[in-house]
Order: sequence, then structure tokens, then C-alpha cells
Amino acid sequence: MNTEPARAVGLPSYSDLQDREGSARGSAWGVFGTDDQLGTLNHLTPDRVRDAASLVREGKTFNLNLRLDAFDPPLIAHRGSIEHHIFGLNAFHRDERIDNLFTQASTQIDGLRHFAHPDHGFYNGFRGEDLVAGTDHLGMQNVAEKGIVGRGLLIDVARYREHIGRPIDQDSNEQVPVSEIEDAAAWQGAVVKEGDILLLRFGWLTHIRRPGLTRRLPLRCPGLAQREESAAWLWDHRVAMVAADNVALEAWPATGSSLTTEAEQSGELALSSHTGMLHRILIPLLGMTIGELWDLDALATACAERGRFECLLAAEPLNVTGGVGSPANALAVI
Ligand code: UVW
Repeated sequence: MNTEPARAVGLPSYSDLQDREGSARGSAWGVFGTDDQLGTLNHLTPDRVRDAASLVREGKTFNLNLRLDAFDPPLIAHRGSIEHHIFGLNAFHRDERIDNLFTQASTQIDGLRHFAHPDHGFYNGFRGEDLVAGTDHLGMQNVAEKGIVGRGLLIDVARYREHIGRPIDQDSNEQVPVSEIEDAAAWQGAVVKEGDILLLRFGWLTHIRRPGLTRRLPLRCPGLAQREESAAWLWDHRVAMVAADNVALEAWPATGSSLTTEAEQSGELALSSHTGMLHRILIPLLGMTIGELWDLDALATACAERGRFECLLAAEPLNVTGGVGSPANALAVI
């Protein structure tokens, strides 16, 4: 297998994290510093950014963002659609305002405020009551300040599954195991490297863009399996960030998940659509920023034609104090 985890000197493995004491058990809290607010984005070191820049051969750019108004009605019921107002101070001028912007309604970045683990809390022990508008802790401004730049590695799971004659059922919430992500990478001849920004294509956006397709409810999409091994694989490969072309990176809804919390088992916390979500491990425990609804189709075609799946990846979220999520503003260059 050519995707063996690279072992970074001084960083614990996922299994080491399970041996930690108290509320830090199973978490990466303190691993990047007790006040750290970037989590695995710390893997995006200057050396890796420089190396990623050398991946540009053709200077061909790929917009990975759907339009802000791509989904009207919105995919997720509690999120709205933007209201765009354009006005002019006179006939020779235009200005604008966008109301009702849900930062996670289209192609997005989910920051470290987005989810807490019910048994542990928010990343690095930050208190939920402090995570309000206007405060800095774990906010998107930290990510904007650093910028997300590194080696993007596209793993085209959908294309691989078609190749082996077992296409993904896009109307299902199939849980794709990491063994299949590895198989797809191996088929491509790609190797996951430390500090990669992984771009997982499940093929869901291709599917919903098919002409004449009417949206089926309830919303379902295939994605990463809700299993501990998914989190372990991402952590042990030192992935800086992971983004996908579906609604939640992981399969949605999270029925069939093997992930439980003590709070829900004891009845202290009511079961909800968040029950069983991998988000609860990746974001608050590992400090992993994730991307959803990334439009990877054109990039995937170009990568398949060239037999090269790496790119320079840059994404700059909105510089909002305390922002929870953001439109991704993601760009790949090959
Ligand atoms: C879902 O709720 C499906 O995912 P997210 O909140 O991360 O967009």
C-alpha cells in the first residue's frame, strides 16, 4: 500500500491520543500549543507551501466554488438563501448589499467553532459561552490570517468506483471507508503526504447537476464513513484539511454510524441530526478544518487526463471576527 501514514517527529498517533487523561482523552488538545486555534492547519508550514508552489506546471486555474446562490431553496433547512440588493447613489454608480448570507449554504469551510464534542467540548478546551459574535476564540479570522495554502491532492473515489464497476449510489448515504479512499489513491498512483489538503470527490455534485434531476427529500449523499478509523486515518496521515464535493464530507444523514457519545447514551443530550457525526471528532477533538460542497469536477477531469492528481491549493475564508464558517474561496492551480 503506498499510502502508509507518514510519522511526524514529536506528534502523537491517533492511538496515542486515546491514552490521554480526562477531557483531553481522544483529542489533540495542546498538541499544537495550549492556546492553539488552528489545529491541523498547523501542518501547512512555509516549506510545504513553497513545495506546493513548485507543483504548478501549466498555470491552469480551477475555481472550486459553487456560486453563493447555488441552492435556492437551501440544501439544509435551517439555512437560507442570499438576498442580493444592488443600488446606486446615482445613475453612474452601483453598490450592493447581501442579506441572509449563511456562510455554510454553498461551497464552504467549516471552522473550529462549528462543532463541539458533547462529552469534551470545543477544540482545545475553549468554552462554548465565549464563542459568540465579536470574540476571537477559534474564529475564522485566525484561518484568514494564515491563509490555507498547500499541496492539494485529489482522490477521485467516484471515478475509481466506476472503474471497478461498482458506481457509488448517489441517492444513498453510503459510508465510504478509508480503505476505499486508499484503493482510489493507489489506483491513481497517488501518495498521501504529510500536510496535504485532501480533496475527496464522491461524485455527488456531478449527480445533482444532471439536467432534469429534481431534488429528492430527505437529502442524502454518500461520503466518508462515520467510523473512528476515518478520523484515525486522517490524523495519522497528518492531513492539514479535508474537503469533499458533498454536503457534509461524511455520509449524510449519519444513520448507520458507529460513533456514540456518553451524553446521548445517558439521555443527558437528546438525539439529533448530529448524532453519530464524524464532525464531532474531526473538528473539536482533532482541530481539523473541513470543506464541503467543493466543486471538484473540472479539476478531476483535468487530473484524470494528465494522470497527475496534485495541485497548488489556496483558499482564503472571509476575515470575520469569530466566524464559524465561510464561503471557501478555493482555487486549484496545476
Ligand atoms: C451538515 O449539517 C449536513 O453539515 P454542516 O453543518 O457541516 O454543513
